[in-house]
Amino acid sequence: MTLSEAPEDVEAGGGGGDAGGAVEDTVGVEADEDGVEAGLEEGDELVEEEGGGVDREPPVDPDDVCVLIPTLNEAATIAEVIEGFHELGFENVLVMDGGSRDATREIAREHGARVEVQSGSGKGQAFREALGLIDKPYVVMIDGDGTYLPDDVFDLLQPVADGFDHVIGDRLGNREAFTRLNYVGNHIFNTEFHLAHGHDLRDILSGYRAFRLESARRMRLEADGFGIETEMSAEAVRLRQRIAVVDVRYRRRPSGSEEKLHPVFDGARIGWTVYRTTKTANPGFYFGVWGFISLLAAVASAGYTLQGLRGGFAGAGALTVTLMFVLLTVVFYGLGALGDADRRRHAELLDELR
Ligand SMILES: Nc1nc2c(ncn2[C@@H]2O[C@H](COP(=O)(O)OP(=O)(O)O)[C@@H](O)[C@H]2O)c(=O)[nH]1
Ligand SMILES: [Mg+2]
Repeated sequence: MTLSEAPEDVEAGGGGGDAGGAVEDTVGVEADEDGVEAGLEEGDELVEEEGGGVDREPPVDPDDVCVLIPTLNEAATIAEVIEGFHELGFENVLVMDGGSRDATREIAREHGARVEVQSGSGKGQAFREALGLIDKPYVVMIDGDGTYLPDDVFDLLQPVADGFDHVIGDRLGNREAFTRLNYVGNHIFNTEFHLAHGHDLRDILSGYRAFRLESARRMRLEADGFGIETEMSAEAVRLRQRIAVVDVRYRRRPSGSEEKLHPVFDGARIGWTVYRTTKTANPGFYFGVWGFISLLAAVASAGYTLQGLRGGFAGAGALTVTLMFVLLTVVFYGLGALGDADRRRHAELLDELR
């Protein structure tokens, strides 16, 4: 288990569980070849744990937990997911359905889940609406497609019991469960996120998470579809929430169940979402990307202009274009710097409010 904390100087509070531990200043934690995390500061605690929590005491009272399952046509698997949680003592299961055309809702009801139909469409909209319906302090979010194991829930909840706000289940150790495209895509988006937000959360697109309800309600979430996990990851960082990452198991969708995520269409949206979320979380990056492109254009244009002036094939026009790119570079970097200053003030304010 990796514990990684977004804020630089905030300790994980509370806790007392066996896998606990405040980890300070451990952003950008990366696993080395042995799966042991590197990058921890001296004195940081690091606890590794086996998956599967069936033989343990639940880290928090299961009655304080709502298991949230967004579903769209998951009749093949929804029963086993709900039952998996019941067996571990989690009775509060909320199935947020997107208007399934199969028997998902009926099966979920038969298995004792509360079933609601979302008013809009998309996993993101379902999630946002569900947040308003939940009245438990802790939430576990899981797909209804049987790809994640309810048995890993104790590992996810342990950091929450120890004071963390948001816990991400890292699937990427299960290479065999991914298609090549999906695996590579995940790594690209995780790298983009790391660059854009300065924190390596290992598996930003994971659909298996545990978090405090109030911490999720504080997030500004806008994505309707599969951008929701990206937004949650970015908002957790922006709000300087205490974030933990734990390894979870992951399986392929069983045959007969239908994947809703379109690798190209949704992939492009996810890439865009990672970039979009930097507008408030990391304005230096948001504007800096364009500043850098303008700078390259300015350099290329300056080269052309110099050659052109010497050779007599370019003149005032080329010079104007060069100056325009220089100006754009200054404007973009300026906006980035202003935004960063604002973000720092915001972060200081958040720390004071804590
Ligand atoms: N409520 C709701 N759930 C959805 C919608 N689209 C997908 N889901 C559910 O979201 C979860 C993740 O979807 P999935 O197709 O498995 O995407 P992936 O795991 O990211 O590849 C599954 O439980 C789906 O049934 C939707 O429009 N509304
Ligand atoms: Mg899935």
